[in-house]
Amino acid sequence: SKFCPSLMCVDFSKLETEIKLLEESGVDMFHIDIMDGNFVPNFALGLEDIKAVSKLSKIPYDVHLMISNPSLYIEKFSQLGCQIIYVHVETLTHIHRTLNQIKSTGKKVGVAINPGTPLCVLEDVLDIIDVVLIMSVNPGFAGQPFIYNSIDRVKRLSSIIKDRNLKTAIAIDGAINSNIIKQLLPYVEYFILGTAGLFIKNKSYKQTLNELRNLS
Ligand code: S6P
Ligand code: MG
Repeated sequence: SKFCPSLMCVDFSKLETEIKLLEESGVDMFHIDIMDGNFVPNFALGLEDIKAVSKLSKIPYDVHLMISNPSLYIEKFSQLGCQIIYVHVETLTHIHRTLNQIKSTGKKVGVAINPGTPLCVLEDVLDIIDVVLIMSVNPGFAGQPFIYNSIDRVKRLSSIIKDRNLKTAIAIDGAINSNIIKQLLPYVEYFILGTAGLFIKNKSYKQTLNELRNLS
């Protein structure tokens, strides 16, 4: 599995130091939350932040677009060099078209799905999706409680993927800690880490990452 810190949780007044510490702790990938104050009731990072981060580090990153009308911006985000583009299925009128638009940029096709959205909306496009991001909190804020049926949703999605012999990977985002990672290790490839699992007072990123790596 890969461990992916959510960069909206770092102290932006010390961005360079934070990035170095995350790199040294051995994280696999950065997770960059983009919010528009419309699809979700908050603002997070944007294009300029991505440019700053990629100047400071060569670690690959994804972008998690919590924005209405994502297809207007897919080209822009892809040009900055991310590895996965996640769009929210709840924002897509033309699901098939938008996913193919991402595919045509050469990036991995990611689809995020809110805790209350039935998994079946993904069924007919699952073969185009590289990674499904199961949201285990309602998107918009860090530090919220884990929504428990997310465990079951991951397991159900994983068995659909297996039954159909697909290669789609699963990611999970929201209040992820070592206890949840332990339960989901066989099913999840990308664990997004925020305030629950990594950005913990008085504990170094390195120490936390070491503990997570030893879970299996
Ligand atoms: C939430 C966003 C997430 C958060 C993450 C933080 O809208 O998509 O990526 O940054 O949930 O993790 P935690 O442990 O604070 O919930
Ligand atoms: Mg996120």
